[in-house]
Amino acid sequence: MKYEILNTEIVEGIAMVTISRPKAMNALNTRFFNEMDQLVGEISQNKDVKVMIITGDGKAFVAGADIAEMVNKNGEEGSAFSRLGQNTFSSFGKMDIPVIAAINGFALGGGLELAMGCDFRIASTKAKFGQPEVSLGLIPGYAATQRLPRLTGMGDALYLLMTAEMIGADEALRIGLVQKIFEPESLMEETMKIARNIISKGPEAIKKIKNVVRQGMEMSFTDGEKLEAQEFGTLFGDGNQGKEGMTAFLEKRKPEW
Ligand code: CO8
Repeated sequence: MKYEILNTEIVEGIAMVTISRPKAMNALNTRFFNEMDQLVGEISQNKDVKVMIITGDGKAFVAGADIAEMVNKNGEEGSAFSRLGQNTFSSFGKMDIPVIAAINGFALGGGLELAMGCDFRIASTKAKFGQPEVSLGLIPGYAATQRLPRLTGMGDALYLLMTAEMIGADEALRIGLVQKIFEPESLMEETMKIARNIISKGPEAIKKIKNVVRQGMEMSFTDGEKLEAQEFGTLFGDGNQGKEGMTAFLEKRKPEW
């Protein structure tokens, strides 16, 4: 499939993915999900890509699911459209590499859900966030009911989901929805800097951090500790990156991964 909505540029091991349907505020339609599924497959196979960044073209990051596509769906089709988006956004968490949302503008409904499927979120000071589904008589369908309370705690999540209030970047930072905010003109460069910093770290450790944290969130604390200890051990011993990192520290040199 040829890409019509997603533009991807790979620079210094960073795949910069721009969602581009600016006339519809980058609203998410079936074609978007099909393209994104294909792209996730391709990037997962590309060993040269170490980090993926997702951003939006124009004044929106993504203003939600495409209301024009949804309006005439029946219940069964609505559930299928929900599962389609849930699967795509969950696939970001299953990738070995970090996936970062660079939120340049409106991140509403399905747009915020897309951002929450990423590993973390960097935003422009001009970005706006909200879950406006109840204004349309809907509930979220791409896992905001599950991810938002895990990220912000239940009170802030229920407040946003029930009021449909649109919040700014400072408030999003305060409640833990985004991790950093930057002026609009420096958002992409600052996000690239964060990506480059991650790329300089032990690659196996980065992959395992993602895996252990994400798997751990779905298991008991005790099982999560067991998983951590097991994965910790795999980084030790000759030929492993933990051994190289610790040796380099003691020899006062840069590690060679
Ligand atoms: N879907 C389709 N088209 C959209 C969407 C959208 N979500 N958002 C904006 N557009 C279109 C507008 O219709 C308009 O098109 P046109 O020029 O043809 O009239 C164009 O984009 C520009 O939009 P505006 O003129 O409204 O621009 P403003 O700058 O005045 O406002 C806003 C920008 C505030 C972003 C405004 O467009 C808005 O409120 N958009 C809708 C936001 C929204 O309600 N999002 C939630 C959608 S529901 C959802 O995401 C549920 C996800 C789960 C689905 C589960 C599957 C069943």
